Amino acid sequence: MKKYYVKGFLFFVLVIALAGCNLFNSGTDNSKNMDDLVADPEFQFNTTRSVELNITSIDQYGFPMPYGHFEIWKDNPNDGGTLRVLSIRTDENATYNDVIVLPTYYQSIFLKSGGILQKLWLNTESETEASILDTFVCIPPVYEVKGETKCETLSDEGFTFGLYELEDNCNGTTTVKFKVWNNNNKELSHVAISLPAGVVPSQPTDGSTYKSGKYKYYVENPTNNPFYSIKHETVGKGPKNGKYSYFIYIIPTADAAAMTEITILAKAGQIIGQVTFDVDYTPTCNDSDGDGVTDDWDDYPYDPDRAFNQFTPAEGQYGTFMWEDLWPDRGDYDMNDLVMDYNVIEVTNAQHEIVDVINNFYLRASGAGYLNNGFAIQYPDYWEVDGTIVDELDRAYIDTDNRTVIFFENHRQVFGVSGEAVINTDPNPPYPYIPPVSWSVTIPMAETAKAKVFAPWDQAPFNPFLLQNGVRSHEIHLPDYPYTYEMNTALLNTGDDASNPALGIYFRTTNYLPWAILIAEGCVYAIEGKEISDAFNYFVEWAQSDGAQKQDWYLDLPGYQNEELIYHVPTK
Ligand SMILES: [Ca+2]
Ligand SMILES: [Ca+2]
Ligand SMILES: [Ca+2]
Repeated sequence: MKKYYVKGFLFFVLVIALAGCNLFNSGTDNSKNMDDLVADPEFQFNTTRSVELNITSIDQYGFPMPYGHFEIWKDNPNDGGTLRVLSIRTDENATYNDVIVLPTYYQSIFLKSGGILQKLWLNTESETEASILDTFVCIPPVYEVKGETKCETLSDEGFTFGLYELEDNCNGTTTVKFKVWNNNNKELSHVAISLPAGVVPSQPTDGSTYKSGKYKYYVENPTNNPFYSIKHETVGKGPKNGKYSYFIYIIPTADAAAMTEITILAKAGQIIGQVTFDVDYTPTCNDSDGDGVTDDWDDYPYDPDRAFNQFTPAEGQYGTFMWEDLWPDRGDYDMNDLVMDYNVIEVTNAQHEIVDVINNFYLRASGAGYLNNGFAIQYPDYWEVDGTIVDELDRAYIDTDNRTVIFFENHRQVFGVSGEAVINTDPNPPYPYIPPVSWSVTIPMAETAKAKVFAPWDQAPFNPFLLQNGVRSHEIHLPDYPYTYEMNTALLNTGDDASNPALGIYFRTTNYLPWAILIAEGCVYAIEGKEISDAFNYFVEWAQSDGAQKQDWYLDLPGYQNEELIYHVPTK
């Protein structure tokens, strides 16, 4: 129904444009007046896109590799990048599934794991959704054979066998690594390594092809021939005349710790060499808080309840909220009645469950029609606030739905000013510059249901809204975002609001224009009374193309901004 409606609507617009003989202006950015701008109802003025990550970690042999650590970056960390979004690991099934928020103009991001960096390309599904389905090769330090000094060697019948120190993977498994040199002039035909009774290595799996350098082996895991062991049968040519292969496998740490010896046998032609190593292994895992995440990868190494951070827009980076505050009446579209920057950190535990939502705010301006505007955020309905909010300004409190947090009821109190003047939107006297206010609010959060939700308001910074003049029931939301249970719904469809619940349209005018915009990155704003469409030269082109063109319209790029209409801090 909605698609059908949209087509009809576009046709209608075209007819109007032709009828008006305004051919030179149609489809270009010549129309700068907001009242002349008609948005598509499907276009929600999004500068962000929710991107579903489906990441699988594999080892160098192609096997799923559980608990593979990786980081997601918006820019290249090997080339001066600073914008880390995520440091995380895959689960016991070697997968990681989550949603991150990126600027709509992003086409790719970076994944870093150990020394490996790879570019991930977005599969764009719509203006608001994309996905990434990819794998990365996770070479944990345990698979890197570093130097040979820690390798104890024994020799028999022209074979040299090396056993490296066993390595605790800190996830209940231990890696055992052998190196076998064949000094005979016949090719190696197989290697068998004894296992404790009943123990089956988790990798490599039975029947798989194991590779070491250019050599390949068929894996029997386990076998009883010639003794209970994991056995590697050479496929094709095997090493001879001093050449070697590595044989690496993973067993439970408890079994490894109980071992007292390992026997290894190698065969080349009719020659058989066999030795037995004494083993005395004490697992040592560098996990100070015992939450199963090693210190190197634990964002909270001394806190067992916390392990990982997810940053929106990125670590140390802010995005910007902009509001008009007269809703349901049309404002002047300077979009500066409340200008505030956000940086959200979602803190999760080792099981990837939410623990805290840390909000870093930076209140910059208020060219408001009302003196006492408030600000709140509603969190997803599968979360609830779970404990005491820690607020540096001591103003935040939880609403009775247990998932809406009022951060302040009066922006002037946050700025520490009184009086009726606009704040930081008019650069001329007598308006003083009021220093912006930055503060942090940590909200303890608990998951009430497992959910995978793509709605923009279920992603950081979630569902922010302005409380007009501090009135709790007078909510002004981002376009099409849901209102809370406290909303005075009698305000819908009054004044210039043209909400249409049947089409999922809320907080938009008859031209489908919004009262608030969420900017994916930090951004400047218009001076008092100047329309956003005049201050930003490509705003109209962006909106008229339904967000297809100039998705980065808010950036400070050559020709993008009308400097005279952008607020700058007065020099004196
Ligand atoms: Ca830890
Ligand atoms: Ca921890
Ligand atoms: Ca204003």
